[in-house]
Amino acid sequence: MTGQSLLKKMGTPVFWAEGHPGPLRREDWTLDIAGMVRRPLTLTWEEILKLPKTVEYARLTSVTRWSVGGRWGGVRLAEICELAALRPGAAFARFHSYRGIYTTSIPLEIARKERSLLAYEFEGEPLDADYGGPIRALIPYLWGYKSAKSVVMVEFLRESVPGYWEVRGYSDTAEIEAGEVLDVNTGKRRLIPAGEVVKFWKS
Ligand SMILES: Nc1nc2c(c(=O)[nH]1)N[C@H]1C(S)=C(S)[C@@H](COP(=O)(O)O)O[C@H]1N2
Ligand SMILES: [Mo]
Repeated sequence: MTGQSLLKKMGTPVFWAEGHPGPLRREDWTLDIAGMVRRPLTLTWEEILKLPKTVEYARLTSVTRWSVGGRWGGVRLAEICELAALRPGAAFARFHSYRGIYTTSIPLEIARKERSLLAYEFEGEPLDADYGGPIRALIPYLWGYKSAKSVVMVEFLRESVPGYWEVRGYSDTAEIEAGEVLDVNTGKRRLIPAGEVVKFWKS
């Protein structure tokens, strides 16, 4: 990509608790679908692009009190569940970020919702490594720490495994709480209700 991404231009914070991975190449990317599945898969970048694509309006909302919204393009996690043919008893999806240091898990009921994505675009632009490219989890229903960036594996499990932030005291349920957040799109502070931040603030 040349120039700054839209997310960068808007001033969206870049979080890499485990350290920035540097540039990541789409062409070499593989995504493993593993765990309690009848059909384990290693998807190449070409194969990822061939999966049914969806574009969803959604907001990424951080427990550190900011929220950014836009049209995220990618593959529904529901689609991945179908493709991998989950085994009975699978109840959580665990994301592993590049290098395996950052992980987090979400319940399958959330993973199967329509705006739970493995996203590779924001407003039609490919995601760069700052924002979790080539492909990231985007789980707008829960605090942003569930939206693992630069995902190399989705593992289906019977139990949730506490991830990077969960072992450091963040709640495993990650339900969005009411309060003030910075709306990155407008630069203004807003009060949000509890739960998914769905509203698109215009001013
Ligand atoms: N690999 C990885 N994924 C991550 C994080 C991280 O530090 N490392 N931070 C999480 C948190 S706390 C938030 S709020 C969002 C922030 O996404 P952004 O850096 O694209 O703005 O990414 C989530 N995914
Ligand atoms: Mo966050």
